[in-house]
Amino acid sequence: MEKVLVANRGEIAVRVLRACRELGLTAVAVYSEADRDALHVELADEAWHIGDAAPAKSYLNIDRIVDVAKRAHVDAIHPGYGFLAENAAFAQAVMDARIRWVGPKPAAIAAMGDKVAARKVAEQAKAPVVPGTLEPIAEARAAAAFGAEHGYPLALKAAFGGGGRGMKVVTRAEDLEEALESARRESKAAFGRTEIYVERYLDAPRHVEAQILADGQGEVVFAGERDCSLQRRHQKLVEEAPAVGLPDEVRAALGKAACDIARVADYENAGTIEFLYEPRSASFYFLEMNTRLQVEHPVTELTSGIDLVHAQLRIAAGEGIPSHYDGVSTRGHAIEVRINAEDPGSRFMPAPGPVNAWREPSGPGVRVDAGVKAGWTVPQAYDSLLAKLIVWGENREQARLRMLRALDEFVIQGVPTTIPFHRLAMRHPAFIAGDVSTVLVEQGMDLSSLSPAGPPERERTVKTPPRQMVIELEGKRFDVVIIPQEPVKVPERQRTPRSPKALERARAESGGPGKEIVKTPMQGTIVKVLVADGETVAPGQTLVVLEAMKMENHVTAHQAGKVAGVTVTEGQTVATGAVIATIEAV
Ligand code: MV4
Repeated sequence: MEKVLVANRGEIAVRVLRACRELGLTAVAVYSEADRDALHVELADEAWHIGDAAPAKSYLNIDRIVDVAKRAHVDAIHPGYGFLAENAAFAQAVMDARIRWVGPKPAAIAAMGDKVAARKVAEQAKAPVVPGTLEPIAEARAAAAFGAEHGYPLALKAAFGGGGRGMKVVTRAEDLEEALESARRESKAAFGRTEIYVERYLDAPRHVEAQILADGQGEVVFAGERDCSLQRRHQKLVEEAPAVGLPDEVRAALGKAACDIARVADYENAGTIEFLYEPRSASFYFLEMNTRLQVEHPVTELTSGIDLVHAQLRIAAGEGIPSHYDGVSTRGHAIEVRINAEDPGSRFMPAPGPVNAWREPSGPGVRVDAGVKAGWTVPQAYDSLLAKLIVWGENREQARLRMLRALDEFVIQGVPTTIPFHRLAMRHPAFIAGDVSTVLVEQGMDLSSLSPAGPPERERTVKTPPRQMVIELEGKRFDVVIIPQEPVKVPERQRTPRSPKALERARAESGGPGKEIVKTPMQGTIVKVLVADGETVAPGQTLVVLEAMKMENHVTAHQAGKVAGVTVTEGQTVATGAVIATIEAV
């Protein structure tokens, strides 16, 4: 295995590309129209354009991605999370193309995607399962019978659902009929399926999930659990490892249950088994299994010392699981917060837009997994996760204080983020006490101190950015902000000057074999566009003329081929490194 394609974007694409490079594997990125300048494209050894911004036309386009994988001659595909990560048809298409799939077999993905089938696997593994129906129910009467036997509240859940969509909590028998209809409608709209099953509803449980690694030969290791209880509307906000206050014998039983489930599922690669945990009774119940790497995997990495993405790639390469992973022990405590481009002061409204300033925290015990850089615009086509801030401490309190310190260091300007929420969460008495639950954010937190970010600030910073300056007055240092009265141009980001040779080399390399991505060598104005899509060009031929600092610069092709994706027009001002066109060898 030498070359790996990462079928994803954003922070997780960056995360996986980094692991590839650490293992000496050539890392191939794919990108949509909206991600031409994205960080994951910049960090890859090779990058391929796969279509329009709309996910269906790019990151969800199975045929396109498999086609690019073949043309790039990759040996493996890592799907990241989201998009096609839990799509059994994609996994199958990858394997049919004789490319290694970094994940479980399609049959295991399909089995776990069906929540009723997953419950049967858990029962077969003798793991504790929430009391519920073994099959989807035909009509409300079946749910009423279940309620009569097990009591209320009960939960109606979509058999092919996830993320809480299609789930209805019912507290009285007379509400069943309507709730069932509503659950079916929601499930049909979201997942195209109408099967609904019933479970006893647990009140304010904790969400505790187990990380496992399996080699597909019956070897399964438990790498520790995570608590992901702090969430809002089924969007996780804070995750930590280990789960606070989990008795050791419960932890051991939960880890064993997770491994048993993975074995029965004939599971291979990294996976997560979700449980609901009731602290009062110290009971846990199987909820569902996620057949992918999870967003929150870093808290497990920091406490277990295992690089889960390395492990995934090694398992896919047939190297199995290192023997010293058996009986993984954990050390200290890790907390992760999700930095989303959302306004916590406006009901967490997503807020895409230009990131004018971006400075990450660092120092002891701090890790940032980001898909963002300064000057980049957060596209509106994808989810709002900008970065994950993860800290490690010798104990939970040290980790919490470190998180507060790191949150203070994080500078993000241009888009509102969830940072103000996290400051509040880290100081909340219930969080400090480790008294977390799935209802804490929505029922236990007062978010009224978070004021709306409002759009004007963003507008102003783009059109007339205030400039920060340090002045010394009689030897004393002051930070001042100068706010221009007239709209001014956003200053170009400082870059290390590169020699023309280095620029050329970087340019020729950036498109991968047979493909050149032609970029502007400097900021300027396009004064002439000399080629159009579909035209054939020769090496050295001028594509566009760029005027900068009163000089005309000819941007030329370095290889022969067909021009595609001409993105610039005459009169347009362009930034350094803007994509002009791609040239594909014919
Ligand atoms: C439950 C539950 C209580 N009892 N099932 C929500 C998302 C979906 N994956 C399962 N979910 C729940 N299922 C029973 N029988 C409570 C939740 C739940 C929840 C679970 C995990 C994390 C956050 C949650 C927030 C609200 C409800």
